[in-house]
Amino acid sequence: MKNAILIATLTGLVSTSALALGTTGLEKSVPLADGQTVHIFENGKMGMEGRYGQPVFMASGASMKAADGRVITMVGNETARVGSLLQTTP
Ligand SMILES: [Cu+2]
Repeated sequence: MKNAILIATLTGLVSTSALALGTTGLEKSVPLADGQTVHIFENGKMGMEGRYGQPVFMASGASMKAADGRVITMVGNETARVGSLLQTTP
């Protein structure tokens, strides 16, 4: 009986975090050499965050230099998505 309750609780936790992931769709965030951040979403599209935590416009196809020296090519320009991401992340 105790085990059944524990499993129900764990299942609840898993579905809650899956929902949170589904709403932002963020796959990873990469810091850039110039202090900005590129957010890469699960569909491969990207959006920029400026140095002051604001969404920034960057044309699709533009090159960015990551803080670790890699060159990343901008795919998409998801400013609105970055805006909602920044509102949900404290
Ligand atoms: Cu960019």
